[in-house]
Amino acid sequence: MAKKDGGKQRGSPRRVHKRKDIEKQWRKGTSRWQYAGEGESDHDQLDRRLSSPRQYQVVSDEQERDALVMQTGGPHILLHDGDRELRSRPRRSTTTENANATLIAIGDRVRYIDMGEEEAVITHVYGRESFLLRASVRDAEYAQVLVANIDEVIVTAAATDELLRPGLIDRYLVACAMGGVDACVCINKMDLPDDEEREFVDDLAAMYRDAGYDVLLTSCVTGEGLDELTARVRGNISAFSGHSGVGKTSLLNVLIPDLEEKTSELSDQSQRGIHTTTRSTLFPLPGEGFLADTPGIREFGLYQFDPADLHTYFPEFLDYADECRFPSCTHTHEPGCAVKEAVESEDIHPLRYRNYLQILESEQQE
Ligand SMILES: Nc1nc2c(ncn2[C@@H]2O[C@H](COP(=O)(O)OP(=O)(O)OP(=O)(O)O)[C@@H](O)[C@H]2O)c(=O)[nH]1
Ligand SMILES: [Mg+2]
Ligand SMILES: [Zn+2]
Repeated sequence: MAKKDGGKQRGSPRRVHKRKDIEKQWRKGTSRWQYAGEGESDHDQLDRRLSSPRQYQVVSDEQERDALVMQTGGPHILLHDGDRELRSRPRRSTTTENANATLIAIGDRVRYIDMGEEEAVITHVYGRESFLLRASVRDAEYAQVLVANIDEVIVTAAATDELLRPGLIDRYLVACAMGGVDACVCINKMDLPDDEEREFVDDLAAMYRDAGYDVLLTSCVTGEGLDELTARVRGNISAFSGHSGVGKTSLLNVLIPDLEEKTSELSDQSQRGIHTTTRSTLFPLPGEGFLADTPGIREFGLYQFDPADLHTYFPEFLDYADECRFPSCTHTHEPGCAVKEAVESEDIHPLRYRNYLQILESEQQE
């Protein structure tokens, strides 16, 4: 039955886990996460990922336990401690192992004190093993953490003029490499392009595949590519990220039946920046694994990188960079640059090189 208030109750945040399958996957040990299932492989791998050595430290205060951050951006931070979900908040004295960055992000492992009635206070945030960061819009010295401790970011775009932006995709791919996260590219809304436009998308997909990335072409309307996407995320901790309106939440709703997360109702594909999703949430997948939905973004400022290192985040450049005449070659103006030669012979795609130059330039302006 439809509720007048859209299903939300005052003072009681909507629960993100309709199913209890997270409990099937995890149970709480004395001071650590433990996998409760039988067998090997994915489960154990997942368990290891979520149980860094630091997390095994014996907590002196009996009341303190470890938990995983499942949702940020709502009225409460939602945690899951392997047994149950808790509404939580940090306090002034909350300590962190991650300097100059968002205090609490989805995927973070934290220590908390149980306040009763499913309320918790976060006392400590453990160090992140991997992360997707962008520069804070307000303070370039500060990193906005979009998601922490995940296996793969699914950099999502859509096959429309407005929403297929290789410059943005490349910034994402660089940020993933900098944060130690694998990345793949997903181009959604493949039902929309005509034959000519489809050819353009195929060329772009080939460019990313040649650079070493997997590319998925999907459509929530025709079902294209969804089996491949389902297989890819299974057993992993993955996150959708990308421009607003590309269909991240729509894909998530397909991959997790009964989820019914809110998506944009606008059918006008040229609409941009609607920002339907305002919270970041880690959802348990059917079977094993977690998949995160994140709010759409419009710009992606890279957080503090050394321009001399930028080419190391373009995997296809690396084969050539060793051959440059100068070891410190930035592949811009230097003579004897093997990267530029590879661009001229189209062994490196000129569009990727152009985006490399654009990133360098934008950073030098700051
Ligand atoms: N034609 C077509 N439309 C789609 C597809 N996937 C999603 N849409 C539509 O695109 C619009 C945006 O979808 P959302 O899932 O809300 O996009 P989002 O990326 O989550 O957007 P934010 O939450 O704002 O970041 C909605 O109107 C969807 O119905 C698709 O494969 N094909
Ligand atoms: Mg969304
Ligand atoms: Zn060079």
